[in-house]
Amino acid sequence: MKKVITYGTFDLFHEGHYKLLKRARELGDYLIVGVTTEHFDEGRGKINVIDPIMERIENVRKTGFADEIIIEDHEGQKIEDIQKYGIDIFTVGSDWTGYFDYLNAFCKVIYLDRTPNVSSTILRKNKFQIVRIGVIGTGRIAPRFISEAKYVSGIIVNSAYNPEKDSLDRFHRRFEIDCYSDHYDEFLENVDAVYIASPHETHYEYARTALEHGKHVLCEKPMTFTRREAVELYELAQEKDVVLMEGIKAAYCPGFQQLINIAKSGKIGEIRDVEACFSRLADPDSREIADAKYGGGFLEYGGYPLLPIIKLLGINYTKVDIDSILSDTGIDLYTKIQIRYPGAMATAKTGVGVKSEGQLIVAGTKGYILAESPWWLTRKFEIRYENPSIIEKYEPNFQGDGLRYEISEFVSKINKFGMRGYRLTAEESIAMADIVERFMEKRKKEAKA
Ligand code: C2G
Repeated sequence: MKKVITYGTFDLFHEGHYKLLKRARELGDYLIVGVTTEHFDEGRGKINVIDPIMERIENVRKTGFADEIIIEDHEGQKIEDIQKYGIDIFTVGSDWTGYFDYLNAFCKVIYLDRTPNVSSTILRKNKFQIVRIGVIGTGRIAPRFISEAKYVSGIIVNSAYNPEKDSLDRFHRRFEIDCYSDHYDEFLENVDAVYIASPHETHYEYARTALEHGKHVLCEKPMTFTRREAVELYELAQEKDVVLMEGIKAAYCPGFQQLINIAKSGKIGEIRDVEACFSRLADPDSREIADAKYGGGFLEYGGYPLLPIIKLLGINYTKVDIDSILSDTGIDLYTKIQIRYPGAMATAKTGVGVKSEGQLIVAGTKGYILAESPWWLTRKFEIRYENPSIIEKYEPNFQGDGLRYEISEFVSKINKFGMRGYRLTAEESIAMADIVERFMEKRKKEAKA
């Protein structure tokens, strides 16, 4: 008798799961299915599992393909199970290709082709919609989006769009999803939502068209170059009853949220100063340096340091001073923005040609919060006081590269789960667009001079 084993979460049970179990069963005479516990999934970085374990087991059972169902609850269990049950074949979907090769020492490992374009949940009432998402732009961030989306329940990345054929072809070879190099409308027809990761200057147009077609939009920063355009997009989203979210990753990370809440709790007294920096030395040939019009540190990274400032001090600033050190081509190698509020001040620093400490300091009347680089992931931060011997340390949970929290928020909002808009509100995102606009105006003036 040939024994086969496979594992999975089987959340929001859909046709991809069904087909995988069917083919797994056909590989042998007896199929064991391991269903993961929430605790195990959390440990391996899979967030927002929706269905309780009993429902997930029941859905696997109902397919009739599993001869035996077991629970997977700890790391290292696969090797144990293979030996314990005398397994001949371990199988899993092709999204895991290579990952489980180490099991070849114990049995045969087979990666089965994953089902593309899953569009609905089956074997259950359709309370939660599986979101089909298309990626616009296939450069550096898009592959990260695909690998992080794997850890979020209820989302399927089914297509990509890029008018530049070379980049798209490379992407197509790497990921087996539908690819479109023209026909933006046709691309939109087959998705519920889009993730915009194209060059900055194209964000607004792509977002607007997608919203007009009634699609949910997750847009990389900066979403727009002007306040007016940002307002227009949020109004359009509201009119079409779809979600529009600006992809400032830090906003959605659990640790960052905790830091903001602690700062607002009064623990460090009244907040008087927020200072944040993000710098990454860029390759001279990279878009950040070479693109004379839209390159430079602020457009690339400004969203990060502006975020804690706007979250903590709000949108009613009274003065914004922008100063940059420019390259020969006119891009900002280093930018410092000073923002004044009644009773508080803030500084945002970004650089692509100057390296500084990427830290966040929130100074209050009783103490201060220090989050060291990389504060935007917020894996740890400290509260310090006048008395240097008192230091309170925080080490919040953080998984993967953090993009999964942003994706998870997007899916939750689409499915209207809870009131989660507070992480980055439309007003906050519009205020950031306002500062981007001031920066762009200054840049235009300096280019003319
Ligand atoms: N699957 C598929 N087609 C899809 C989606 C999923 O063939 N469109 C497959 C996956 O590759 C996996 C199984 O269905 O083999 C279960 O998928 P998930 O519930 O997402 O579980 P996963 O996170 O892949 O867990 O220990 C757990 C295992 O590592 C796999």
